Amino acid sequence: MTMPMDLLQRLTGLVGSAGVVTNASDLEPYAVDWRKLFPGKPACVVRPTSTEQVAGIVQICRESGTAIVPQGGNTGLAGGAVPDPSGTQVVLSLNRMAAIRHVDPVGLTIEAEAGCILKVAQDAAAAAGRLLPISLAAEGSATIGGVVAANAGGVNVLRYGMTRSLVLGLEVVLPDGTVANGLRRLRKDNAGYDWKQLFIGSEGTLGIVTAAVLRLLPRPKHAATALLSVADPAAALRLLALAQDELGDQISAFELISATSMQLVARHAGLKAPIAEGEWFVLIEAASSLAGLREAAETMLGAAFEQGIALDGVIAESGAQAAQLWALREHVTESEAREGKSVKHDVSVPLTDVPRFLSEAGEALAAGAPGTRVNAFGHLGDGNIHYNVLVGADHDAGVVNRIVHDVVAAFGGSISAEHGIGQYRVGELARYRPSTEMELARTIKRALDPDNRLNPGKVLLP
Ligand code: 2HG
Ligand code: ZN
Repeated sequence: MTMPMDLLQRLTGLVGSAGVVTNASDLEPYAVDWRKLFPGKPACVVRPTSTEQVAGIVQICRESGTAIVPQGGNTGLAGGAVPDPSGTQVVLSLNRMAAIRHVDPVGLTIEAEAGCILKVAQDAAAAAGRLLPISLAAEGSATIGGVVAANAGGVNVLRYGMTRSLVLGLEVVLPDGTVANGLRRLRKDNAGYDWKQLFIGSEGTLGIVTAAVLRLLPRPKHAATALLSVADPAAALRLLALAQDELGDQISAFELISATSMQLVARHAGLKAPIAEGEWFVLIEAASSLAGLREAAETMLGAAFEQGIALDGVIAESGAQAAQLWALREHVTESEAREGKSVKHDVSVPLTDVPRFLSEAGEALAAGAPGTRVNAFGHLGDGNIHYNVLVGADHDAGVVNRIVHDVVAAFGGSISAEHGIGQYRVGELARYRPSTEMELARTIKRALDPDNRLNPGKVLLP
């Protein structure tokens, strides 16, 4: 199917020929996700440079009945930012709208356009002596618009919450082409419905985020990073309780890494943990502007040994050593991809059920999908485990999904803690979310996008 000429002409007329991509090889990076699991075929890619242009594109597409797929850094894991294979959908890339409009170190806000890379925004905050605490492995490519649209999580959620808790203001282009400008820098704004919450985490199905005002924090002067090995996930939870006692509200990350994850990282990234091997590892980070953090971390480590919770452990002596410890955690995803085919599950259960979830899911897989291997790791402090299953050619991904998600459901958990639904989990969401909640979601979608032109097929089944 080729694209209607008049649509292409009108889009080019609006954004100029530099803003429209039609050539097959140039379309490639926009057509498929980085894991190459969701190959699509865009009619074209449009790259606006302003909110007005985004609104114009939406209007033109509306008039021609064309579907739009908004795209940021295309780093997602659920196929939410790529078009379907029909060759009819227009990808709207925000990557030419990347300005940081202001950083206010006293008011503690940053305003950035949607295409601004997360790392660039973090660095701008750091240059002003402040902290933008959204931190994730893809931060060098992920964009602010995508992070907001996906309500991204990451390693600091434990302390600072999901992206949602950091968004103060939002500018969104609605499916009818109008612009909702709520770019307020207010800490308190209780005037009517907080409509921006609808768009945060809507994965581009309700509107196109064009700019955001995010909350900054004072930048902690001291950090302590520790890697410990423990016998099992129950011991990791005891360690969390101990860390809460000793480090209190200074804990900013509490990450679980299985021995399998460590082995993958050793094999594919050549990185090795500097402590004795164990079945499970915990990476803890604490940060504070007050002195005494290192001593508190040492007290915690000493108590963890004394109480028989930790088998081995180390506290980083320098920033460089802390970075080496973090590299172990950050290379898990990439190493898993190099190992071969895996079926990802981004699940959460009530925190204290994580050990039981892990053992029950393991047993269910051994019985229902023998020969699979589990690569479990993730944000234990949030009850969010990336329960990824390494499979062989003859394993059925749907069967593996069902086994894991049924265990998640039995614990009252969620089938997506932070990665979102995209197209990958659209059927699973419909299966596991109660129909009243799904109908509520469809009511919202119909109200804003009655013709289903914005990112159709994502989050909600057509
Ligand atoms: C992480 O926590 C990311 O590293 C990716 O959310 C998780 O690869 C994954 O499944
Ligand atoms: Zn994660």
